[in-house]
Amino acid sequence: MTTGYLGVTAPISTAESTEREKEVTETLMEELRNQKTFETVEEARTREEVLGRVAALVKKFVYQVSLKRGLSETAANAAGGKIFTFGSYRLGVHGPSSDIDTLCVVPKHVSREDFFDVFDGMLRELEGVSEVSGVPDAYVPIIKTKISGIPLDFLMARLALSSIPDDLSLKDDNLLRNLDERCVRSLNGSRVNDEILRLVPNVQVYRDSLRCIKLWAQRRAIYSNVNGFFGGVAWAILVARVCQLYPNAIAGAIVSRFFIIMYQWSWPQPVLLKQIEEGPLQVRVWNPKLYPADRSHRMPIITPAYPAMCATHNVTASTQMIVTEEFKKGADIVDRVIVGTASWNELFAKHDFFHKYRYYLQVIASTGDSELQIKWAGTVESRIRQLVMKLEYVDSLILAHPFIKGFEQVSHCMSREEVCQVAQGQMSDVIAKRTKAVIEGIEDASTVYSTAFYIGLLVEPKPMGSVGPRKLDISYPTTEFTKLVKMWEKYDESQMGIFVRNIKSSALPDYVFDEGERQPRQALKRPK
Ligand code: 3AT
Ligand code: MN
Ligand code: MN
Repeated sequence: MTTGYLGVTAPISTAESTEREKEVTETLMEELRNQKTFETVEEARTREEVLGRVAALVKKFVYQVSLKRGLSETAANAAGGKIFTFGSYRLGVHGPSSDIDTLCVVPKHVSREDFFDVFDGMLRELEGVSEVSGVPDAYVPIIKTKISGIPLDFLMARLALSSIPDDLSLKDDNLLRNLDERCVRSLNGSRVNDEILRLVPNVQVYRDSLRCIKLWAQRRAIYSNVNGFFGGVAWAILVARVCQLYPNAIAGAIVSRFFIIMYQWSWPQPVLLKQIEEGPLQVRVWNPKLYPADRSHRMPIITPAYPAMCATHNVTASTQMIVTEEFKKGADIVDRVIVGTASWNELFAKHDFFHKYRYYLQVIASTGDSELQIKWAGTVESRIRQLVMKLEYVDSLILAHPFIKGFEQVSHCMSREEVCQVAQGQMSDVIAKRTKAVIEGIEDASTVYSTAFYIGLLVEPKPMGSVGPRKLDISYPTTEFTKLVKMWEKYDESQMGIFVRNIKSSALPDYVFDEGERQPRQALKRPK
């Protein structure tokens, strides 16, 4: 059945854009260029050249492994191998510092071990390669590299085919049959992106609109999947849905409709780009009627490729409130842009997270090793939303607002005492400024790597007429959280520190502010 439109409902309006909408689209594009969201023509050429070399390398890799498996020269040549890009580059919304997310698709006689052994080795030999690091045991196994200065993330999928032709498409769900789960997961990003591009009425309008929304979400600090906001895939689907609802609108018009539609959305009604389909695998497809976990999703945004998944399962009551408020603010600004009383750069104003609250929770993860720190800080960060959800139950707390990134610090400590201070966030200027050379050769001296995460606390105002400060008891959620992170299978008390404390906004460290952003505090302090 063809409906004449893309999406699960008919469009809201098929009208062409107005003159005013054309004008604001011009100024929007100008602002996006001012904001440096586009790469240069030269960088674009480098990316294409790198991709050409990578495509050839994948074929060479398949060829060599094929020979090793005893295939004839002809058969080895015919075995093929193909790359598919996904992520921001594939969608055409990448910036100057974006990576190229690249999926390598190989025939069945090439194994995952070959990828992390042979292909990894070939990358190291390739001209212009400056970094290669494979993580074969990740949930989605990956090789991260840099070629001619361009970062690339390589995933691999081994299909149940004896050769991979150049015109292979990944659309067919049957390709997923009999695959390793890691291959299914690796194929997913590419299949979702391709499907999104198929489901929008005008790809160029979609790209320009998404570029705007991504920049806005980053500036407003609501672009992060781990912390309970929306990640890249979720934003991509939201903008695509608005494009479906206004198939003939141009970018300025799409952006202006985006905010009001999202502000008024009747969550938990899911955002879908097409009807959810069943498929050939024994895997779960998002279904709130069947699964209680899916029913708990507050703002479900569903990926369009089989198996359909919720891209926003991390959203909590707090992050929902924050995102909704941002939609409202965005709608107000865009309304003013349309009538001519505001300019687009207001939409991209930096968030005011560190000015907004009187109290903040500071969560500090620390170790004595830079490699270990990445893993430990990542583990702690991935559990922060559990802390947020526990805080949401505390009486008199209206919301717990997690910041979207941690702040990393390297401190050279003279003594065990200083190590403890750093691990507890009490870092003096002396420690902060000390260089590594100073602690060289000193017994008990050591370097501490710490990452601090912040959660803004919005406390109910004191009831009228009550005396004394409002008591905010957060000891239960914080102790439970500490216990939870220590349950990590690689947790080692002697090597990893976790510390949670409640601080006043005046005690926020300088590093959370940009130069000149912090209001002078001195004026408030009374002389002793
Ligand atoms: P950039 O322009 O690169 O910053 P992007 O949207 O391309 O934006 P990423 O390169 O981080 O963002 O991610 C691209 C896709 O790769 C998104 C998701 O499907 C997948 N992905 C990202 N991070 C992970 C991860 N840690 N594990 C598994 N898949 C991931
Ligand atoms: Mn990317
Ligand atoms: Mn990436």
